[in-house]
Amino acid sequence: MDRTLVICKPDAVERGLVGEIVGRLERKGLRLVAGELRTIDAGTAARHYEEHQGKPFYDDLVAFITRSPSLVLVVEGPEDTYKVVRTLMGATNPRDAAPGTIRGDLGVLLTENLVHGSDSPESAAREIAIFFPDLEG
Ligand code: 3AN
Repeated sequence: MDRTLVICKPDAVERGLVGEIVGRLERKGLRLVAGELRTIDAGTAARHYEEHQGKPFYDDLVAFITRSPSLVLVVEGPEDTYKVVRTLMGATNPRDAAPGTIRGDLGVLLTENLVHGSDSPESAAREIAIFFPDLEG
């Protein structure tokens, strides 16, 4: 089986959309392996968003992801799970995201785009280790 990290971000929890988002993942055929509602701390956010350090939107990104609880999940499927999740999520900017996708159906703001999904198998492994270091294979 193949795993990836999904974060239902603070806006998703605040707006009560977690059930909708998790339901879409489950109906697609993915299985929940781990999950925790947690307020992501600044240190964890910095590790998670390492690739964005130094970018103009970095401080806002960290402030947003740490502002209130997120639902952090590991999901699994038969193969290319990261890709399956990314397709369900839609484009990074919800204004560009296709109808039928999570961002396309539920969001309008780039800065509050509801979900995170790992963008490669390597990112999935790195991010799962950050959030669930004790998760067994
Ligand atoms: P994705 O979440 O689709 O993987 P990334 O990893 O490129 O997108 O960006 C991480 C997050 O940073 C996005 N979800 C978005 O909230 C924010 N972000 C990305 N690019 C910008 C930008 N140009 N201006 C503001 N926020 C951005």
